Amino acid sequence: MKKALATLLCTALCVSALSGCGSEGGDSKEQSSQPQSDVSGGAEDDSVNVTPVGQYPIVEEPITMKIMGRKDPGAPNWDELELFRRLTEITNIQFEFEMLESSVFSEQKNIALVGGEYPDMIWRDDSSATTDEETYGPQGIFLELSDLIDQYAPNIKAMLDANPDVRAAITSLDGKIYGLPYVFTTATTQGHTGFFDSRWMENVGITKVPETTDELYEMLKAFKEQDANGNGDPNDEIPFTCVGLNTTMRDLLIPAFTGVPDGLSFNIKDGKVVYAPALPEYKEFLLYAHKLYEEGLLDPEFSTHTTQQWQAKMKSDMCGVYSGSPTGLDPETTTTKQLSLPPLTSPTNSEKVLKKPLYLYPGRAFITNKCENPEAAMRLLDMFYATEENAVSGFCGTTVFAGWEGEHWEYTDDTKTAYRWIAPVTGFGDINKTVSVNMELPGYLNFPAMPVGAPLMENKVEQVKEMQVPYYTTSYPANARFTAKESERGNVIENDLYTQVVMMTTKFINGEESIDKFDDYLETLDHIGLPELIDIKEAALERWNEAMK
Ligand SMILES: [Ca+2]
Repeated sequence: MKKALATLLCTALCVSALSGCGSEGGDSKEQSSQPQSDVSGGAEDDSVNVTPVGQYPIVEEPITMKIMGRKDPGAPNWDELELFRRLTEITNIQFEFEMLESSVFSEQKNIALVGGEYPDMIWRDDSSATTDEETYGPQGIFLELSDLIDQYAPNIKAMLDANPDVRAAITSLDGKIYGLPYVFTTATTQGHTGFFDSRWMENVGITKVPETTDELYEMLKAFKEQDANGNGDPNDEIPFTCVGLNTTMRDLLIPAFTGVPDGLSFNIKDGKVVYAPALPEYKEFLLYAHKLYEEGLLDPEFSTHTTQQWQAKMKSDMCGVYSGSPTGLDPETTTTKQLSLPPLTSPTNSEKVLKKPLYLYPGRAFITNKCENPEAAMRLLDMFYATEENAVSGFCGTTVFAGWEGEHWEYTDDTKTAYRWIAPVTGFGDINKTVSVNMELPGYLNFPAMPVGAPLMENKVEQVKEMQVPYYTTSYPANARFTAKESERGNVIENDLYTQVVMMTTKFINGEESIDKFDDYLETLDHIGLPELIDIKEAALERWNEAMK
């Protein structure tokens, strides 16, 4: 891009105006006060209007940005929100929103894009975001953003430079960036394995939190044999529970034996793509889980009960190790500390691994080729990626999440480890009603503070920090890109594999199928297409690694 080059060359003097750069030596204020439409093209005029990076307002003369956005059911239109009213005050950019409810968003968005009737930007795309990037990016409908980021978005640039995995996640198959992500880390969204009540452990005389599968077995046996919940009945305990093969199986028991973090999916081991349910160590997991089942340590309804039924059991103090978060318990009756198991080791694996949660939604903002002022659009978007330190008029990624600090919420002290709401705001529901769209707008949120006055949440956050976070391990990148052909074939194989794995694993555990059939099971996985899918995953991983560089 020659424009880009020209601007780069004079960045130090005048980052503001692409057309103003060469001629007037950065006196953009003066230029923008003159009507220019009779002199040159519209887009050029608009960029003259843009102030230098770091200065506000973003445009000298007000402009209007038309944005199509996805709105949650029941949520207000974005023009009713304080967020955008204040952004207009700060930036001089006015907004014209075309709101679409989640249920019709995908369809209406595609009709607009295919029919050529789309606005300057599309925000808060949904699960079809990467498909949209791959489709409308190379067609030129979505602008390629790398140069705009380099020149107008210091916050985004800093985030991408510090997080190569984010850059890889938003890089399309052709190596270009067409969409901006929502990247978020908060105290309350951390991943975890299994929790249990410290009172149960005390009641059965165990003093150390299990760290191996054998130690876990001993504790579960004690839960089973004694009156662990202390209600006088030694036989009403369910020592270990889960819904299907979720959390306590997938994230705790399987990785304990295989040593790879995603128990039911693809991982990287020694640089190679492996499918956890096809590893030889998976058989050891099956033997262990079958033993738990046979001895009445595993919830006999693990594969048949609904989430509601399972929650009812949990809340009535019948379950030992459970797969949910303590925040799902009854805050009225739960007064004792909930402990988290660390990731476990086993006779076949000596490494504690836990799947590192990925908090990234790709494609939460696109700038289209209808946008007459992409420079201003990018500067506006960059504000959403500001950290608290470089907030503009109190606006940064945290503001989008929780509102304005000091008005809607405040830190409880200088350590910034906890925050509380400021009346009349009592929670995110209030924020979403009048202030912001709390989640999934484009932006960067790094907000490790805990909400005060929620003891179960505090309990969870503290335990996760101590017992889980140190062991976070990367599995196969969730945002790796696949070509249309790869995903068409790959999705079919992956779904069939998953169905087969869940069915056979359940049967091996409950004894409907003998573990002697493990080799037959592996053969079936190959027959379904596992080797072909591994090739596809390897190819995508290679591109991912390339994009990380
Ligand atoms: Ca009991």
